Amino acid sequence: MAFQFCDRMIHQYRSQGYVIFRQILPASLISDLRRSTARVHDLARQKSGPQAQRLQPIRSCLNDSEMKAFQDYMNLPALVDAVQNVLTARHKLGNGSADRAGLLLEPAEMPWCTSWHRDIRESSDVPDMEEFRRVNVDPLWFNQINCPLYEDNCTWYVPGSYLRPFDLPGETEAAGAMPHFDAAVSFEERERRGLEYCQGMPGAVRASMDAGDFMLYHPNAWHLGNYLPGRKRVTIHDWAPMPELVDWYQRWSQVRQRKAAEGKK
Ligand SMILES: O=C(O)CCC(=O)C(=O)O
Ligand SMILES: [Fe+2]
Repeated sequence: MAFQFCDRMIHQYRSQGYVIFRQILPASLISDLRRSTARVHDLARQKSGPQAQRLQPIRSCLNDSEMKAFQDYMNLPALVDAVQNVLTARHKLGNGSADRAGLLLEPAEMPWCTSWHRDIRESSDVPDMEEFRRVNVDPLWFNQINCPLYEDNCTWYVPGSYLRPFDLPGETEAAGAMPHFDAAVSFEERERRGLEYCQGMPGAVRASMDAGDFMLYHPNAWHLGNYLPGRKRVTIHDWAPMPELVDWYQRWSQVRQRKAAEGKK
């Protein structure tokens, strides 16, 4: 069924920290984006090896004709409207230029998963702690996007956890139970351990998505990616910031650069 926006989606995003716009990309745009990303596994693996998780930013890896489909994605009226209905008219998909957009990819050789994490925490050298505590629980501040071009079952998420800056005891324990993926562990054992680690987080849901779905989520909620070779994945990894968020990331990056320089002294 063609995508239709409904107000329930605003409520879901604000209370749970994520919402999925099902089948919002038209089939013709999925075709264009698939064609434009035909080289990306090779490019990512040349750069980062066979287990590469992503190619980012795509702007510096793809040519102008390949980037055209991403312009069409950023300007898709139904998508622009849906994102702005959930956020505000000041939020711009891809910041208007796909400046940070990347692609999440499946590994070539072995299953693996990231740890359960919140992307940015109070311990992440944030520019101003008081400001961070305020904006971190503001549904209109941080956001991230996963938009799969092929069926994608990799992302797991704990609904509502972005509203809780402090972790629950079971969460810390579950996140700390990261499986060992050393060379002696078989493919199937890695696959099983990864799945059990995902399922071990209290309240976790798997964001099962089809080609052309679009997930908008708060990246400081508990989440992870669980990856299987052979399950083709090309998922646009993007954001829809407002100018204040772009400014926040610039300030954060300055703090991190300064700390890194101090660390080298
Ligand atoms: O692969 C995913 O969907 C999530 C990846 C992720 O959370 C990360 O790399 O920080
Ligand atoms: Fe993450």
